[in-house]
Amino acid sequence: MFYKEKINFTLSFLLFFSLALQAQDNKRKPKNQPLVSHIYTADPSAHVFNGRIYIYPSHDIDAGTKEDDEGGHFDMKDYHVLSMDKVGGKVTDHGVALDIKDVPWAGRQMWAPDAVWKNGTFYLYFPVKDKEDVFRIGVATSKKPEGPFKAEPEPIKGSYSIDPSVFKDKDGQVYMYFGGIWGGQLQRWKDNKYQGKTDNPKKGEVARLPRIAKMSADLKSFAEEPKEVKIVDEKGNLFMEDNNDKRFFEAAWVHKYNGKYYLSYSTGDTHNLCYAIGSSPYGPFTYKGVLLKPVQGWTNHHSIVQHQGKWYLFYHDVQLTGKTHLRNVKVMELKYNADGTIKTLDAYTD
Ligand code: FUB
Repeated sequence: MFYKEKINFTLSFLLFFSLALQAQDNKRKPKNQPLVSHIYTADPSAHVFNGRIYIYPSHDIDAGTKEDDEGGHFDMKDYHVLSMDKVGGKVTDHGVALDIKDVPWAGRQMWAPDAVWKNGTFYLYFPVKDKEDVFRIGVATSKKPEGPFKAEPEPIKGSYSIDPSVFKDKDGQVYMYFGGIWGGQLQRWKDNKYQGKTDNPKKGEVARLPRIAKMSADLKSFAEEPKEVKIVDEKGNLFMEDNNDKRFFEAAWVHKYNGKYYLSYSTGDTHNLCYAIGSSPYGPFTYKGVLLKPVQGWTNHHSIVQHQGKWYLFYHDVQLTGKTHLRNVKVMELKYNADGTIKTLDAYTD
């Protein structure tokens, strides 16, 4: 009898506790709604072309691929481009812009892309595993921002890992930033040479750094060997893997504000978007803080763009599905403090 009462008491307590937690979570309402809900989208790279906002996201699907430690369930097979005349305006899905079957060297997993314009041509950069299951970065071109894009027959020579993002400086020079650890394979590369499969970075090691390469004039190759981009603390020290709430994991993005270069990125397993400021596209970048607090879902990936005098953060969460690999892109305004730092954003109400 006593035993039964004890079980009942424990069950009631657990029920009360889980209801309290749920109530707390329900109060955290998303501040913004998905930009589209007829397809799943993530990793939004936004740009303004001809005054219109174009978004180059990953196109999430439920491919039925088993989840593993390397993100095998992110098994995407094509890209769609979204566009809108202004934030809050109607969002157009332009359909398939590039299909994996039209990339001769591709094996599987089309991850986060980005795009740039030069001399009447749009360039789409995309990471995908090659036939040996090693991530490389490809390039495809189109005369229209929404595509369709035609892929080059080979990946960019010397490219590796994931999350290419392209930044065009005021003088017209284009730079590519790339890299991501764990499933993004950055830890497999040292001095731009492939080391084969390795363990994930460990505590006690210096954190891996994103890479930068100046693009050649035709934007189809690197004009130099990729270099590491240093992200340092206020004392000029590199982060250790132990500082996993601040160190680089994936999703590098660079924008310029008041003549300074801002490198923002995801901390992956601690789910922050952080940012650091520098005086050159090559860095070093000094860590400044959290840009966006963790969102619902595991990944946190973004872009920052200015349109009609305001700055916007494009990001994603999993509001539509609750599933890590089926995400939805969103947007919210971003604001700077007078000293050039960015006000930390939270995608949910308290
Ligand atoms: O979308 C697949 C991967 O998830 C991206 O490449 C990462 O940045 C993470 O968002």
